[in-house]
Amino acid sequence: MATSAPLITLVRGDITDQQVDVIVNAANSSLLGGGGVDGAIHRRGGGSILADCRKLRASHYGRGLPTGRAVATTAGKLQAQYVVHTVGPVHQPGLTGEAERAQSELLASCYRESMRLARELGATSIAFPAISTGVYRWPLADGARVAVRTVREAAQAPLLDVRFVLFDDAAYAHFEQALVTAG
Ligand code: AR6
Repeated sequence: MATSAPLITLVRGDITDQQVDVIVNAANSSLLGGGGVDGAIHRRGGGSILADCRKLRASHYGRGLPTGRAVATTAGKLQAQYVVHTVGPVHQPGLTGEAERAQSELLASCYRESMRLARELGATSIAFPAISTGVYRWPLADGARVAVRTVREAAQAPLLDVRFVLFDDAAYAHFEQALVTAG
């Protein structure tokens, strides 16, 4: 049986400019908006995204979306079919051993769960921001390593066009390095 390898690419820019099936939002557990990627997505996507988020809060996620999980809404006016909202962990410096691994696993889970949900939705393309590396202060070098490793492992048909959309040169350079290191 023929198989296709996933194409993982880096884009320097604003995630709300992407034309893909799924745009991933670095949300918070309230699902009701915020700054950074979250603010940009709600601004550009319009009120229907927030309306869907409110419905999710009123139904399945009354206590909010737990860290590491993902849910889908309409993409409103964005050039995408869906926004997948995921909640990254807030970085806690100084953790070691099992606690540090558990924290990293939550970040990996954001990428893995977003891709699983996107596949369920029949998506072939997905754009990720560098989850947790802004307001949630995850160091970029490590955030990039976790992102690239997890996406490599999770990429499978039909979701073969996976993009990381990096807002600035520093983020782009860290993801480039992570891709090279991952081989
Ligand atoms: N396109 C691509 N990347 C962006 C954009 C954009 N339009 N805007 C920022 N970045 P953040 P987090 C980069 O803070 O750390 C919100 O208030 C940014 O430079 O958006 O997961 C939520 O509501 C950084 O590298 O997400 C939560 O409360 C990366 O995207 C909280 O922030 C992620 O930064 C989530 O924090």
